[in-house]
Amino acid sequence: MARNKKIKLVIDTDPGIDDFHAITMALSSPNIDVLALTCVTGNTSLSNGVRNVHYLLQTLNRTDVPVYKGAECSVTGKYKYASHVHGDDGCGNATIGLNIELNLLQDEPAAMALCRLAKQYHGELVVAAIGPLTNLFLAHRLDPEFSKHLKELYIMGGNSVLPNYQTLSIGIEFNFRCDPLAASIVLEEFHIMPLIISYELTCICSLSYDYIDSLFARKNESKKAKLFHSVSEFLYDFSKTDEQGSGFNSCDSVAMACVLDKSMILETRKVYAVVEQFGSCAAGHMISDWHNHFKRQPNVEIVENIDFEKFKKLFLLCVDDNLVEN
Ligand SMILES: [Ca+2]
Repeated sequence: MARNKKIKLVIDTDPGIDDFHAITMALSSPNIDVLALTCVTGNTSLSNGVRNVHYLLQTLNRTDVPVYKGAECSVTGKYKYASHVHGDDGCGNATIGLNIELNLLQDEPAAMALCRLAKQYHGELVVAAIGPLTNLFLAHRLDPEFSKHLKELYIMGGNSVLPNYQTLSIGIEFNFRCDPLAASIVLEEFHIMPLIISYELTCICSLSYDYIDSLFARKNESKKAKLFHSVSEFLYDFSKTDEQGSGFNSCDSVAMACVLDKSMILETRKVYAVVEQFGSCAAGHMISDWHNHFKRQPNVEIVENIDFEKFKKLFLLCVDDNLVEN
């Protein structure tokens, strides 16, 4: 593969287990320049999330990457953690009791850092949003030009119906449910059409337990493989007991694989989509207007199919130090 200029990437993350996978993949990819990790509340508390990314960056000797602290609750002041999926620390309980120095944490709030970096790398910056969209919403409110500066925006979030797979929409995806208002505004007001990696797509891209077993078996090979095992085991055990489960679903790594190698995206569809902002049942639900009921221009591009074999290969970056050649 011809090596183009490195992708300038900011990862906006609610550091849970699949965020760990996605961030590790990005850090391991030589065509990516990870400029910053901006943390948001979601899978776990903001303070846990900040600890978790420090643990990751320090273990992988990537202390060159700055960390920014963002919103500690949704725009409307709510929060909802997923400790049953990600452990009490958001990191598969791998960091409990560890003394982690927060030496990469910057003073600048995440939303301000997003605005600054977007302007600084105008037309170049790619943002991978793999948590609730609160920080992106705040960046947009701080600077209405924020999204105009971005080259691309990948969002792991939202629900969709994928006709090719005959799947039904599951309903409300976690990131959008955590901050429905932020998700709604990002889709409605941003000046860039985001690529949406929906929950349903990630379900289809679930990895088999045999495949994960083969990665766990390599835990004594390297620090990185050991880290993958210690952090991921909790999600593995959770997935196995989940009767609705489709296998080992690392949602954020599906989104990150699209960032790392766009050629693995096989099909997309542009559509106008809205997110239900409030309500006791459907807040966070993404409604895709496939039949043009609202008579609006498309505002999202939904990824409907990816090259699963390529994804599996890129996922190996969670344990391998070497680049997976394409
Ligand atoms: Ca996430």
